[in-house]
Amino acid sequence: MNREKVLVTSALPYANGRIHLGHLSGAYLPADIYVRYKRLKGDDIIYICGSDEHGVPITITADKEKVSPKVIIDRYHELNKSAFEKFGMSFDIYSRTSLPIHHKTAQEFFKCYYDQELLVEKKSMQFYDEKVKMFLPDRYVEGTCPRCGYEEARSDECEKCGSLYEPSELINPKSKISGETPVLKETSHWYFPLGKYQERLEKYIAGMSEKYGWKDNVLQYCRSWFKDGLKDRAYTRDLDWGVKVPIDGAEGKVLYVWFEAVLGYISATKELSEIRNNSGLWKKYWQDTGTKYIAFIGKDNIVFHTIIFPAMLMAWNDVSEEKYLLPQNVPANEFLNFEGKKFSKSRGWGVDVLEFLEIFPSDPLRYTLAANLPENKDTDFYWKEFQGRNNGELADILGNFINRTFTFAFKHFDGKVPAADNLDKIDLEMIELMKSYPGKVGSLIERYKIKDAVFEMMNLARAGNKYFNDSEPWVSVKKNKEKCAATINICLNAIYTLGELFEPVVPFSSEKIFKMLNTQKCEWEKCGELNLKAGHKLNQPEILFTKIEDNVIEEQINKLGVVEGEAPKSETTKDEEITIEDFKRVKLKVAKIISAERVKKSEKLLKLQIDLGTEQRQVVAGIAKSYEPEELIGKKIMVVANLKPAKLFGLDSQGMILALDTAENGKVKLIEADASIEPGTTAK
Ligand code: B3M
Ligand code: ZN
Repeated sequence: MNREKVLVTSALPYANGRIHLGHLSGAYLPADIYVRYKRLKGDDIIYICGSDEHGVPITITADKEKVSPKVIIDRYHELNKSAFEKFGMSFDIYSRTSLPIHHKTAQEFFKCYYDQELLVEKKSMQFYDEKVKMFLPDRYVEGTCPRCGYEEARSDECEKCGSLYEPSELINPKSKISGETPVLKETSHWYFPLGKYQERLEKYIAGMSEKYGWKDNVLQYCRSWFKDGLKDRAYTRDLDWGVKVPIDGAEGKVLYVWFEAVLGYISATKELSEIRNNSGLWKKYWQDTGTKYIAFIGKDNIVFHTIIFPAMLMAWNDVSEEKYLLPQNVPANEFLNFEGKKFSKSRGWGVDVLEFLEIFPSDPLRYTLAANLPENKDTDFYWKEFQGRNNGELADILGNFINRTFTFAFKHFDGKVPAADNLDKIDLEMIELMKSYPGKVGSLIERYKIKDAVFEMMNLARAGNKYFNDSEPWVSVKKNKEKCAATINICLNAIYTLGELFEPVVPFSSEKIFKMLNTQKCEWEKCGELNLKAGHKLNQPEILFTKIEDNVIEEQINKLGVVEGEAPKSETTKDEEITIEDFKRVKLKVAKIISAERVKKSEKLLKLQIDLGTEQRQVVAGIAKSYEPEELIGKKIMVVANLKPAKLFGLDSQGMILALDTAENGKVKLIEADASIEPGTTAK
């Protein structure tokens, strides 16, 4: 068999905060699924990660808490390491960029560029906060993007449109530390001439992408940078926390965190070499031409992994005998939001991994996230979806299939795999189906279509249940025990297949499944075969997935938006109760929109003519920001028909239409009735 040699990295999270579900969906879970699958396949793979322990966010947190940065990084390195462990991440190493081996590696790279006279020393104007007396790097200045007008752009990079620019170009800058308008003050830095590499980078990306199918979202980001033209980027910063610039006259300066953080992948692999007492290990994965390097990240890190890091490696490779491999693919994911909004610690929105795993086991979380990865667009985590996937899929489909099969095997076949003689068409079809799965699922994972792969896995469990039902072993056990035996044999073998296919996604449950089956996993390609032979003794089954009750989920939903130490917001407190009589006084009816036009001088209002079945009315509604007038015509909507008439902007309004508050910049969504419902129909 052709064993692939693979190096996999996941973005190094800042040791400045806790890992939350959004991080997992972006750069960690997909990589872990990929790596676990490759290991089962028998490929030669290592998986590298660690904490990114420099950068201003860390010094700011340290200042706030009046402790040294070291206290902060030690705290979050340990917390995040243990969160990843509990979640089941299978890194070969979780290193840290504060280690001497990293400082040394990063300095070597800088020196290599410096000695080639590649770096350009330039004086420039940087934002300086006079109140706190420090230069303000990137993230600590916020202003309006000079390219797209986004108002929360960073000093040299816009998260919205992805452009990079000079700090002096930022419109209306504000210091995020003091809130003051910073001044521009002269300083000098070494710049890396990215522009020199543009042509080669374009070729590299085009080549890799053609051969290995890069994702559209990643290519689009790259194209937009190339279109703007790559500019020189400062390689150093005025700070004292970080990797010291290894040349004379650079006191008080450190390497720009991004330039050294990407090298953290290399130094972490060197650390692994040391731990494993294998000095050649890191070179084998970073420099052997036969190795493929895959970098998993979230979309906000694309430029650093497809442009900056490759350019740095090219610059090294140009003058060194030791040539590093460039990423063969960078399958960046979009973002995961939480219940419709961005994760925000300060607003109490979202949940971090350790918190989550105190209440629920890891596998249902892994499964839910994997089934809904933001591979091509942003997705959301919803508590209700989590409950639904756990109860309706893991427990009712996968768990149920395993449970009913084991129950049968113990009740009627003495806890042993029965023989499968005289197979019927239905049995042969099931066997064929199982055989097709390792290839089908594997090829999806190879192409980073993890979400689709997970969907297929569950489809095999669905097929297992259907096969069980159609075979009716509860009938055959009385009339034709040989047929019943064949059914249970095939079901047990299908459980073996499922146990292995699902291992990358739900590793803890997979381990239990193999314990119940009393056997080991085999090579991935063979897991669809009939691996359990007649007479093989099984272990007693255990419950794999426990259903989650409504009240447990409600409790989590109620916690949302509540910040520790603050009183809960009114939206989460209980509403005032009304009687059914109160409610009956409100007449809710279906109306059809006949015409719609904007109300002059109002941004929010539309004037609607509506048909209520027995009469026509005019209603003025605050939905102009959410709908264009034309798209409303013909819609069947709900109105409060007995509301006292009112005048809005001088116009009569008779009634109120019902809409859902999406909490997105005042946008609403109309509550629509089915097209078949007649205008005038009442709701009760
Ligand atoms: N620490 C940014 C982040 O956590 C950064 C990634 C570094 S990857 C070398 O999003
Ligand atoms: Zn922008």
